[in-house]
Amino acid sequence: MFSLLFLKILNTLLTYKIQLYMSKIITEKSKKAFAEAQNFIPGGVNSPVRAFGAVGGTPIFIRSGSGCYLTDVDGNKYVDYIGSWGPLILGHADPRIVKRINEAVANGTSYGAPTELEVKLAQLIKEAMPSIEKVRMVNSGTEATMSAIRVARGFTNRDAVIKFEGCYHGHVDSLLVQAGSGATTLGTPNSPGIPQDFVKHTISLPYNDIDAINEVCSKRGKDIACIIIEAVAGNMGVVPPKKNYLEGLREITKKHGIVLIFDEVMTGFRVAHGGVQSLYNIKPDLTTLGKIIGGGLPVGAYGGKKEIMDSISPVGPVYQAGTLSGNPVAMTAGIATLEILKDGKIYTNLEEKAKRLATGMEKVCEDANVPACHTRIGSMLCTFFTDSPVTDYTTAKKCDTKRYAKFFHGMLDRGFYFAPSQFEAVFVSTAHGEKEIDSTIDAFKEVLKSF
Ligand code: KE4
Repeated sequence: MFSLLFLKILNTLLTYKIQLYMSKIITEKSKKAFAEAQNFIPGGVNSPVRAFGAVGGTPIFIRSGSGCYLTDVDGNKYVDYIGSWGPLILGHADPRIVKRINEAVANGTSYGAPTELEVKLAQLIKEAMPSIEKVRMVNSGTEATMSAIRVARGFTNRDAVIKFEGCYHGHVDSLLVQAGSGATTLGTPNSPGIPQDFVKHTISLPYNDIDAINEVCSKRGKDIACIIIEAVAGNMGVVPPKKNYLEGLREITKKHGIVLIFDEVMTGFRVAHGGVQSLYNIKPDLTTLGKIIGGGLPVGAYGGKKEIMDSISPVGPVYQAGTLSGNPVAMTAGIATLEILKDGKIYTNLEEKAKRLATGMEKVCEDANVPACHTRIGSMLCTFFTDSPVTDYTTAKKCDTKRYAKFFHGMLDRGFYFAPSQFEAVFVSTAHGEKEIDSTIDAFKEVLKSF
């Protein structure tokens, strides 16, 4: 009798120990890889936000991705809600994309000469966003926004640029002012290394404040080349525009002859096939794109009104160039992706999945009495750990980033990989199934018990 009781107690203790042990993922190989990486790469990463700086701990080194899953070098598997920061709307290693890339790469990787593939991708972009009459391919979102600013200045012969606090447009010198994403996460929204001369023409205004734009433009309208905006902000967490904000912005820019640039690097083909501009029925003068249009390979693009885009070399005098711009492999990945997105059907499925996740997480917070603000546009969403609405950079920065770090690690330990920063977005892909979404919500419930 006694031995039976003893065995039962031993079994319970062992099970508990294993569960405790298993709930903390084993990251020995990631730790080793991270130590090695730091000998060669600043911070051991090739993009700062990957370094877990805001949440603490060791970044996990990834070995592979498949569908909505990532597997790290220790063999841990995670449901991935970063999706390479937006590009992977179809999930990792979609067989349809992989097949087309393999075929393309067999024909060579880059020619430095025009191909029909670049025209095909340009056509697919133009079909989705009619405001883009002509488009130029580049290799990143940063190149796209940097070039769009230059062409707006060249076209208008004006210098000043308006951007918005908390918006991030890549690491362009003149736009690293009150910048979101990693710049905010790591405390350098105004990065050192940028001469004051480079930012003296940059005006940074609060997001979602139409009066602030009106006031500046009524005084300096004739000096302002362009206004660049994340029409739905995704780099201070996800912050949608207030009612009539974008319409007001379009009206003011038209009145003052200011080029309106929608930075849709993140939202293009993400929130809808036609991006934010199709959701709000607004035609910007220029649009910048990236992420999804490269199907996971490095591609950026900027495009818009023909009269503006024809200022670009070799047609016009504004210079912009790039060795690998329009390379056949990246173009193929982008074409394959946009051809799948083209009929728009996947957005209904994405909407259902993202809504299921968002409402599930919202209910978990309510039931646990954890104050949070939840935002969502299509398949990009965000849970802000705060007790007040988030409508701009000021309210976003009031979030409890320590609580976010607890959320992040709690979910990671349970096999769910969210952005290692409160000031980013959650991305749902077509590869996420109800099983993954429901288990995410269950894990979230567990994590909040420790709050
Ligand atoms: P890239 O240069 O990183 O391709 O794109 C810059 C960029 C431009 N515009 C918007 C709206 C963006 O979101 C980005 C880049 N997004 C971040 C994630 N928030 C990239 C992740 C990273 O920096 O590693």
